[in-house]
Amino acid sequence: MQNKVLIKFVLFFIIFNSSAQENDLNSPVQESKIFQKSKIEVIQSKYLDKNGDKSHEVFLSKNGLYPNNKNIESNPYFTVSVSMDDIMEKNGKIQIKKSAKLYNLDFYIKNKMTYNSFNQAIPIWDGRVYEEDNEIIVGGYSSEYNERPIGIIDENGKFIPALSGLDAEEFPLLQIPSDNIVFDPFMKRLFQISPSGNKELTKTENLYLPIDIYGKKGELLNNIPFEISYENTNSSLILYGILNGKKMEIARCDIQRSEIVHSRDAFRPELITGASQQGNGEMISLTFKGSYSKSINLEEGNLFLNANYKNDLTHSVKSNKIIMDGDFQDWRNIKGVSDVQGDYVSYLFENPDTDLLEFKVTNDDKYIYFYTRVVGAHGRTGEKGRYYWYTYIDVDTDPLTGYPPTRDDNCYFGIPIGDDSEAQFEFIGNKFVKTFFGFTGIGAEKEVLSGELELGPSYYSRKDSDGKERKSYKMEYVHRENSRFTTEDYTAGTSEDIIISLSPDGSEVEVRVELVGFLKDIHGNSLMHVGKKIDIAAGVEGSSDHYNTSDWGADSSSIIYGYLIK
Ligand SMILES: [Ca+2]
Ligand SMILES: [Ca+2]
Ligand SMILES: [Ca+2]
Repeated sequence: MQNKVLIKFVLFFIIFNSSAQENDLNSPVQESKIFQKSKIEVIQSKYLDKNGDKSHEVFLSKNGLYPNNKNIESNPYFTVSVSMDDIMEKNGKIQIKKSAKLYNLDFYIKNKMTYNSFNQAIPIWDGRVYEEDNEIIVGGYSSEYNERPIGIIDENGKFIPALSGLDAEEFPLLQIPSDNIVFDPFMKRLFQISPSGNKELTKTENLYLPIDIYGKKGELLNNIPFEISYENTNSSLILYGILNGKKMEIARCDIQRSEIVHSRDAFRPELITGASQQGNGEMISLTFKGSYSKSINLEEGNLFLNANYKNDLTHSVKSNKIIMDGDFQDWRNIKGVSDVQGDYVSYLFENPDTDLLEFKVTNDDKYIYFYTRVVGAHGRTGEKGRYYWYTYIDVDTDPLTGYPPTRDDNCYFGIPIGDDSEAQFEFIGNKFVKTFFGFTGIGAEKEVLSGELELGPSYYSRKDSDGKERKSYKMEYVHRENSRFTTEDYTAGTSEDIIISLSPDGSEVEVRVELVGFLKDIHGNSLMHVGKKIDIAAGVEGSSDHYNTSDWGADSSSIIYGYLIK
């Protein structure tokens, strides 16, 4: 977003306390990293187990959070999308016609944990914790000031508020009594704790493919490709894992008989060239409760092969190539990062369409591919709303170049990387508007149009807090008909080298970006090329007109550190 006045500042996110800014080329940057111990590790070492190892369990026990009487109920689920024309009602229940075409087969495991603990902990999303200048800083989010340092975590792991010159009432985090705030040095997150009052507590998590499977000796089986198949003869969806070239059944459901636990009408936005979506006309997604095969034992929500397991179905090898077709079987075996469902900031709208659940990256020689899953649907804006999706790419894995995507303009969800390059797309009024690139480094229009870029400290916004024009700020551009143009919000015209494809219901998106579209540096080297390591995360933000509110929703995924373009 660029059309509101921003109060922007630069925070330098320094990992492992390196002071790269001060160093010239010959100084031993590495050494300072080796000899300084992270402050978070110091706090972790206050929680040692019997063997003297840092232990999250000891942290939980000391804070009354250790889960006792733990019980995990684990169930498999299958989701398919079908045309509304292929749905009928029978005895008041939805049924899929036998002749129906099934789209975008999907699978997940839901683990529901019930337990008791003396205290309960609720995650605090109104701030984040980061290390800077050998301190552990708490950045607080506010609609007025965006993200600002509002306190520190001391050496005992306690939150000490410290705010000067700003209105403390603007920060939801500062409204929580500090004694009720704990910093978990293992999860590196803040929690609000309160006595549980002996209530039974529950925690649920959904695990998407690829899932972990353990062998008969309890070892994690690596490199098990998964495949979801539909067998017409018994109307069953089956999840297979491929082990030693043979298929083994992990779970199944019968789409004529299994319980439908969830149905949702698909979001079918208006699309132009550059975007596609699988399926036709009105569609619906249905989720069925399945059952695990006899070969699977469950222990604390983990899947183990048991003595019943034998693999006797021959498997035909399929390629892992990403196809831009709005079908996501090609992503089911790619590991990504998951993101918490419901990680809402208190003054933003709880918009499921901007609540990220998964982020994945892969590439070939020519393209880089991105994948995200949201709780709701990508691009759903309501009649007048707007929706932006982006990848934050730290192309030099240097937090000091680019800009830190802190919470800007009530929209962003801060993450600690120095974002240099972005691939993005925009929807307005439930219509796809465009894909585009972003670059944030030295300079602006001239540099981006020349295609010779220089990485360096920069800003998101064109103007500073006094309204003065900056020299360096984020530029957005597109490639069309062999030319490069700058672009901005509301401007139509997609970049021909970025295309997207949505799942039939809009909950998943695949994005394909030509690597050369990220341009070159002033020495003529491509910013993004095979052999390069990058830090990368996805972000989404959207107004919430669809839900009849003027508030925005936003989320950022977890960061994939050190992704190698291979
Ligand atoms: Ca695909
Ligand atoms: Ca989320
Ligand atoms: Ca950077």
